[in-house]
Amino acid sequence: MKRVLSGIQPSGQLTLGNYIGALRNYVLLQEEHDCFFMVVDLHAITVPQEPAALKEQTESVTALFLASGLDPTKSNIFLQSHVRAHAELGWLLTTLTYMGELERMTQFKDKSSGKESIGAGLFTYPSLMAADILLYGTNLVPVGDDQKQHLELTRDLANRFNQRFGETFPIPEPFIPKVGARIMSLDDASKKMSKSNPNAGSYIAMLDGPDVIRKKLSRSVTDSGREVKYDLAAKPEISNLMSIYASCSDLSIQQIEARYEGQGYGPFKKDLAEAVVATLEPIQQRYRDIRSSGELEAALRSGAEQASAIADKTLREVKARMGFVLP
Ligand code: ATP
Ligand code: LTN
Repeated sequence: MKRVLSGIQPSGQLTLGNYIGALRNYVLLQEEHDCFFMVVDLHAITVPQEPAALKEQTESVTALFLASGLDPTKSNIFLQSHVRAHAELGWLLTTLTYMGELERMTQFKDKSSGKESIGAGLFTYPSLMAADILLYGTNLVPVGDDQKQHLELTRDLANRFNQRFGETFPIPEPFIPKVGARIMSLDDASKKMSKSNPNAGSYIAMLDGPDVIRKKLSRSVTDSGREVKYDLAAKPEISNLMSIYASCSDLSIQQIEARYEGQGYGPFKKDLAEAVVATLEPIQQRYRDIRSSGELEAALRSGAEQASAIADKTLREVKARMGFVLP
């Protein structure tokens, strides 16, 4: 049994990209592995967050974890800030991370470009992510395509630590889904669909109602042609919508091409919307039930207890190896 760990930031409303690229795979993985899934609230504050919104989003994301099928009796589900070892190991690893390594990170470049005041935490973000992963002796990290580079750095830091201070961390592997690893924005197929995009029309939120989903998809940008054909270079927008359709139905890309041959984009977009609605509606129903019960608090309490026991043990070993006087 492998140890699996991943995290999602409560930096906005979860999107269909988060569901297809991340959450849905967590649910499958929990059947076969020893899983840790957390809401990474310490990472979310690397860009400014309104306190009331952060609290609401943290609760909402956690409830969506459960509503999507993550089961606290099968997986450890917790908030990053509930396990203090994350911040502490994050600092220790920051001191082992080179400036040049952080300067190369494309997520930092994307999130800081054009901004005037950039918090130092946005820069050191990957060292904290490495701490998240290494605290639990993680073997597999399910993430979307955009996180590959952060995981590479985590592997380098684990190797560096092991070489300097003795064998401590297993080297984690990324686990990237074949379909849906990169769902693109509805208004610009060169950018990934992202919950912190200020234009709500650019993403489908997991909690968007049926009419909103229909409207957003009918307005989604497409090229001026009319052929429903998968061609990432020539037709990135339609190809993205086809990936979403394939992920929300049991149709393959080839079957979708065959079904809409000669019909233009209209009927395709209509059916796509219904497939997305049918995927999200049952999750939304469970979400409402969870938010109105006390389920969330109980799950988080026991998740934090179990996670802390493992994380504290690793942190103690790390500190002893680095030469800290242990209390
Ligand atoms: P933000 O815009 O605030 O950076 P995000 O929407 O990119 O957030 P994260 O919390 O950074 O979401 O990511 C959570 C998980 O969802 C990660 O594993 C990430 O790779 C995956 N993910 C995010 N967006 C997409 C997407 N558009 N397609 C596929 N996977 C995605
Ligand atoms: N950086 C990730 C979120 C994240 C994460 C992690 C993912 C923080 N810690 C540990 C996997 C494992 C993101 O922006 N999606």
